[in-house]
Amino acid sequence: GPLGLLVLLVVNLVLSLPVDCSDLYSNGFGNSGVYTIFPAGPTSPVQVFCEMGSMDAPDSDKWTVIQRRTDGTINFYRGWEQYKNGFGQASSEYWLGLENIHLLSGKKSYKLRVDMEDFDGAKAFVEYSSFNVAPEMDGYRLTLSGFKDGGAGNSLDHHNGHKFSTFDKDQDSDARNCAKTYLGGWWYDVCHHVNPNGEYLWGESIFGVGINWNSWKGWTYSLKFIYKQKKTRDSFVFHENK
Ligand SMILES: [Ca+2]
Repeated sequence: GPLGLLVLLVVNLVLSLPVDCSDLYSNGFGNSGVYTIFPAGPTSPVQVFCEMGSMDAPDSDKWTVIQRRTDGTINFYRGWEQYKNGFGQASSEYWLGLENIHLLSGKKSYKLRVDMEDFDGAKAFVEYSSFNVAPEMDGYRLTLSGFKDGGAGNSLDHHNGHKFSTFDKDQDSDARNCAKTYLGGWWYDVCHHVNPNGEYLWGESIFGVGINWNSWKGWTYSLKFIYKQKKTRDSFVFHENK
């Protein structure tokens, strides 16, 4: 009857809800931009920026942007609940949220790519062929492998296997509170070799508190990001492994 048809329709809609940007691309959305995804199910929509790559190269990677710094307008010095649930604007600066990142990385196999740029326009990136974030009960522990160097070096590997820390939840390996000392939220150890959620400081800056990537620019250079369509810099993005 009509009720059965309605239930079937709703079930079909729920089943076809996009979990990430590669789902959206498969559903016919070919342009880069802000979309809604449902990594935690139909009642929890999340805004995200999708990099769909070139229309001329349909097989190019479809990236789900999980973090972006563009101009310093969003404050990234935030507590655990904010890092867990996400903050900022998908059209500019944001953090997708550890719970969403965990749910995504548990559903499919993902690569991680990090694009960055300095204030002279030099660019670099890194890729990891495997990327996973554990559940909250395991501190959203980071697991990475399969490093590929696009010029920035493997500083992020220093954070491999560590739990996430914020100023109000110290899960790092240091006697200090790393998030408080270096003004971010991250998979801190003792304390960091990269600090992508640090303070936005435009270049040369105080040791360790800026948006650092040690193996490229050291601990006293804070990186820049300028938004351009189809291109992300100083951002964490990931996509489904084919
Ligand atoms: Ca500590």
